[in-house]
Amino acid sequence: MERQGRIIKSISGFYDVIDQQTDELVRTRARGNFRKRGIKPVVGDLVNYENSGDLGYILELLPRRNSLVRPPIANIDQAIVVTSAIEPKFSSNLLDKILVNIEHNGIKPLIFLTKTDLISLTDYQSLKDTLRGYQIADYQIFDDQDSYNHKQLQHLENEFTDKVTVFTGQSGAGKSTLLNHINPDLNIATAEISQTLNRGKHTTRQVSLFELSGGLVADTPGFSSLELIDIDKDELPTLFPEFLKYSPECQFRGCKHVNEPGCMVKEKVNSGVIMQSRYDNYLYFLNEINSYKKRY
Ligand SMILES: Nc1nc2c(ncn2[C@@H]2O[C@H](COP(=O)(O)OP(=O)(O)OP(=O)(O)O)[C@@H](O)[C@H]2O)c(=O)[nH]1
Ligand SMILES: [Mg+2]
Ligand SMILES: [Zn+2]
Repeated sequence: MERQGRIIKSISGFYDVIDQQTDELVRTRARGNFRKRGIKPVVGDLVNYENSGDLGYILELLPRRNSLVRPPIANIDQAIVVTSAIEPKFSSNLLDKILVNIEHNGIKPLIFLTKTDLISLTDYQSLKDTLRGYQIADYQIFDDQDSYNHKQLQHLENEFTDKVTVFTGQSGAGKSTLLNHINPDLNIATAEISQTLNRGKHTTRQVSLFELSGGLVADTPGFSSLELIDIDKDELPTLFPEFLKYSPECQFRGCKHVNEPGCMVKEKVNSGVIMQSRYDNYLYFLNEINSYKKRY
């Protein structure tokens, strides 16, 4: 009988599928014709499968809403961008780059601040002010001084229900630590992957989805830098939600908010409604995209 499910784990040619109807976990293999067509099922894929005894067979992959390459995972609703105050030090440039990449994939970002216990109160206050600036982009911010306090974690967990969530961010920011705080039973190894990454080993660590608070959640390996892959200069301004909000009021249709007169985005930057740092990073990324073009 043909059934529908979602791949939550992939191990050496086997795919563990959660049945959409019964919530049962079924081990499957992909039919040979996938490989022939060059399609590889990934974690997060919705599939039609048949369950014949011990082992099921994936018959068909349903169209993907979105997908990430590193790590390979599909159909993601939201990303928790774990951002540390220090070690590694907060960088608005890197944060904005992560956000732009997430927006490019049609995924909703949420920002979670960690390691505030390692900075002074003054530094915390100013970081908090910076992060509050992202509310104009309608990003939800988790910025309590005690990152892992029960109330804030509860608040975060409430967002998981009926969604597929990935934890992403710089290596060492505290993604796995945060997940362990949410559910100590997960017992995810912390503070070791970054070192392996640096040596260039195990960069394709297995990603799997696990059930948490009524949704599916994945930890992912961190990174130390990021490229703006597949984003062109016309798409870039649309990946800043607060720019998108004001661009209909720009004098020119298709305004890129650079040198055009009557630009409402620039006006909102000047009046402090849009953060200067977001705008500066936008110009920086535009430059970067132009320099990729020259390189290739
Ligand atoms: N003081 C302090 N240390 C933290 C906090 N969050 C995480 N750490 C520590 O930071 C180190 C890195 O944390 P991980 O959870 O392994 O970081 P990660 O983001 O999963 O890193 P990768 O898996 O390499 O991407 C660990 O030693 C954690 O104990 C925090 O809020 N405060
Ligand atoms: Mg980790
Ligand atoms: Zn404009």
